Order: sequence, then structure tokens, then C-alpha cells
Amino acid sequence: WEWQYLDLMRRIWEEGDERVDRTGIGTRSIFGPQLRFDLSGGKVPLITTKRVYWKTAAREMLWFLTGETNIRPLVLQGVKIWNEWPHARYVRETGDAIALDDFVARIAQDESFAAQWGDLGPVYGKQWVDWPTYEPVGDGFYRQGPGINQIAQVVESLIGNPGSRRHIIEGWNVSEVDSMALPPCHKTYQFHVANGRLSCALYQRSCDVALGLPFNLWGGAMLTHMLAQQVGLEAGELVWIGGDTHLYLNHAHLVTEQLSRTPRGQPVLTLLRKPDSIFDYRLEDFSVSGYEPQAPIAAPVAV
Ligand code: THF
Repeated sequence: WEWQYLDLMRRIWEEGDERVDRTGIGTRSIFGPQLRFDLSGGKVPLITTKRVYWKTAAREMLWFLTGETNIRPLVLQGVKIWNEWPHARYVRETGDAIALDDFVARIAQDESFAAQWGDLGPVYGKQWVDWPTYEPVGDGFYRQGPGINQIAQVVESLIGNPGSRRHIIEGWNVSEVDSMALPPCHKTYQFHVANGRLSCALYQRSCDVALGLPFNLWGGAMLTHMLAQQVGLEAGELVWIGGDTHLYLNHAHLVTEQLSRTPRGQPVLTLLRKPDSIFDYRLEDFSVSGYEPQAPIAAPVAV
């Protein structure tokens, strides 16, 4: 199964269209690839040709499900993957060239500093569980209505109307994209029930294949396994579809090293408990077996 990932990496590196991207680092890019992974029996597409910190990715997914958009809860758990964006904004807006580590330490220590500078705007968590609505109050004025919890709605629709073609979690809120630190990359999750199995199609408009994709594949699989457990179905397949699917030019060492490695086995996720709802999972509920990854390959993240 993992060869799909390595083949994608090779194809982008050899055939991708080279351009200077938003971050200024430069990428090679292809458009519209698809990967498919069997999730039956707890299988997860957890990449073995380098160590993927699945607990970090799991903490991120659980953070999304809380509706939180501030990095502070992640920082307090030692999760660093979102730190660069608030730091860059702080430096840009205050002119204070504080080092990243010092900035993160302040986010951890100072709650009001975190409230002011740690927020990413209305990103994934906000849209997933509290998509804003507006109600007319006359004369062309609107007031805020109750937020929509898309996750809860999908759980309900999977139970009440499994054959529906509308089991969708959407991150791309057109009117709010400009106020997000980063518009959603894994923007759409659609679920599908057939033969007692729950499958997921994940559409990712922009994909950092070296750093982001291993996390995003894990995330899609984890969410599907959790939903399947909640609604009493077996997990089926994860179908991943990429828009602009790229490798950063400063990830050359990672590409060369990873393409020289051979995949090792099929990790399996076990959910140790059935929480009362999709919102009640904790990190301790996830156990991964059969994961014997090769050495980590560090690479810089483009901000
Ligand atoms: N921007 C870019 N350029 N790449 C991304 O992968 C990405 N994301 C999120 C938002 N913007 C992005 C942030 N997610 C890592 C992993 C996921 C991230 C950001 C960074 C990362 O550095 N991973 C390292 C170390 C992990 C760790 O320290 O725990 C790794 O080796 O996997 C994709 O959604």
C-alpha cells in the first residue's frame, strides 16, 4: 500500500512543474492525483519509510474536534506543528524579532498573550463544529445565528440516513478564508456507506507531500475509524485526492533518502474504548500496533 505514496513522491520529483510558490521556497507540483487505502480491520496508512509522529497528528485531530483555533492547547502538549504561523504574524505586526522558541514559551506561560497572538483565525476547528450562520433581522441587517456543528450532523446523518450523498465536512468557508492564518488544505471530507462499511474521500487542495501528507493520511484514517466506531460500521477505504500536490525544493534530501527505503508492513489502529460521542476521544484511546518505522527524516516547514 505504501508504494502509492513513494510513487507519488517520485513522480512529482521527476515530472512536476517547477514554480516559485507563495512561500518563496519553490516547489515541483502535479495536479489531481488519487491514492486509495484499505482501512478494514483497523488498518491505517501510517507511513513506515520514515517515522511519522502519529501521536502528534492524533493530538492535532482531537484539537480540531474541540473547535479550538488557538495553538496554546497544542503548545501545552508539546505539539509544535502550528507554531510558525502565529510567530510569523507576531513578528510582522509588532516588528519584535523574537525567536520562535521564545515566542512559543510565552504562548505557554502567558494566557492573555496567547489569547492575543496564538489564534489562527477561524480555521478547521471553528468551521467543523461551529460554522457561523446569519439571520435576517430586517432592513438588510443580520445577526449571528447558532453555529452549525458539521461533525455532529455527519454522525446523525450516518446513523439516520446512511445512504445519503451529503455526509460532508467542509473547511472552506468562502467568506472567512481571508481571516484564516492559512486557508484549509484538507478542505473536504466526504463519507460514504456501502455494505456496512464507512469510507472517506478526502480532498486536499494543496498538499506538502513530504511533511503534510503523512499527517493528513493518518488524520483521515483516524477520523474514519472513530466515526465508524460511533455509528456501528466497519471502516472501508480512505480515498485521498490532491489538488496542487507538491514537493518543496528544500526537501531534496528527504526525497532522496525516503525513495531509497522499502516499506515495512501494515500498521493497525485499535480503539481501546468506545467514548460516548465523537467529541469524547482522548489520546489514550488510540493504540497502534505493527508500526516499525524507519528513522525520522527532518525537513523544514514552509510558512
Ligand atoms: N504548510 C506546509 N508548508 N506544510 C504542511 O505540511 C502544512 N500543514 C499544516 C499547515 N500548513 C502546512 C501544518 N501541519 C509538520 C507536520 C504537519 C504540519 C506542519 C509541520 C512537521 O514539521 N512535521 C515534522 C516534525 C513533526 C514534529 O515535530 O512532531 C515531521 O517530520 O513529520 C499540513 O496540514
